[in-house]
Amino acid sequence: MISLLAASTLVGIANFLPPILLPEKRGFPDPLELADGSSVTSREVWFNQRVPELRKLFENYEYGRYPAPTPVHATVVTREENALGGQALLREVQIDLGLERPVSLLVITPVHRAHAPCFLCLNYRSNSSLLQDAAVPIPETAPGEPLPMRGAYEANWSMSTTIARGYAIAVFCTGDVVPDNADGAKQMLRHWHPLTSIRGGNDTGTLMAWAWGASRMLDYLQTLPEIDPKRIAIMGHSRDGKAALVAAAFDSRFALVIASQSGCGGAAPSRQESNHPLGETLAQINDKFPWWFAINFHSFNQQIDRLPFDQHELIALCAPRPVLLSCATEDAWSNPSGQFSMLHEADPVYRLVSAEGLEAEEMPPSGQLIASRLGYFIRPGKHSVLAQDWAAWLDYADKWL
Ligand code: GTR
Repeated sequence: MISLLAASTLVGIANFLPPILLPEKRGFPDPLELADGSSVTSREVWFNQRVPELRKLFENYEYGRYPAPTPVHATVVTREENALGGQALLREVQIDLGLERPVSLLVITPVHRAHAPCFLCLNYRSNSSLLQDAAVPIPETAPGEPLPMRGAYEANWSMSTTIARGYAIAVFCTGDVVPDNADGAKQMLRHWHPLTSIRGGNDTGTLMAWAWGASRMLDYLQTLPEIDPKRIAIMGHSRDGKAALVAAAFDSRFALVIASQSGCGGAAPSRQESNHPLGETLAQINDKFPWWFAINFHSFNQQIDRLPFDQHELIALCAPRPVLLSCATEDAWSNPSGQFSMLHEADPVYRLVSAEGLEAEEMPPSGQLIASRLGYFIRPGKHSVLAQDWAAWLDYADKWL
């Protein structure tokens, strides 16, 4: 076992050039150009050659290796038949992934609709902060951390409206998979690289671990008769918006993606003018959150043009599934115009595989949803999830899910 693992790590490294030896590429790389320089001219070549190649590149140079799937053991710990004023069945389920602790997945399904489409949401707060419902357990907190306030974000998340419109909603705290702090992440990530105390260049980073965790939640949700297994969308905000995109890029079972204000390392370009960046830069994010990414990614801080891809190719990995990027006018840090440009750059891939992409040349005025297969929404205000966001996301899902 040990020698096999060690060997696969060595192969992983041997297959890729170290960042310093990669050729410089100014401007966004062509997503339809294979690593050997040839062009992707058909859907077959895209799915059979370019998708696996791009996934490997993202694993090696940005997010770290995608962990192997693991069996999912679920235990329902809370069940409330008449939740949300009698509209829904609410369950909290402990999902054991063989990690330090189980993941608490809150699953709310509408009683008036069988086989409902579902939003799987990644969140960095507790489930109990999203709903004023005493049935949702308040998790234990680490010493020194504040107690999560019950229902503090209920107005922002519009769960009642989502259920009333016929959708199921499932949500988990990504920190249950890997804690979102330097020490906790360092310890937990060792689960996927047990042989060394120091993370190797392409060892799994936290965003990748969260994406993998989302796929395990999907494994479970697909077993529930109340939910349509083929119509499960993934949604995440900010750091979880980055993870949601990674999850969909690596797991084609997600039917639709909503990346809310995901910014750098998500839907915003890594390549920016170094003397005039429009949003958060690689150096800033790697400095502040080194555990989110593979160690190799840090090497690109001062040599971004050597990155063999950019974030439009993460979006393109979701093709032909609908992707909605959701932004806010006062959230310059997440680079709303850069995100729009990434949709443009992903568009040729969508045209090739589905004949549809982004149906807009310019960014829309705030408050107006571009509901094309590559979709975009920007609303007034700051970095947060609002009821206004959910209203647009539900309209988008009504069209595509
Ligand atoms: C910021 C970070 C962003 C974004 C955000 C969040 O501090 O720089 O990339 O992820 O946190 O997740 O709230």
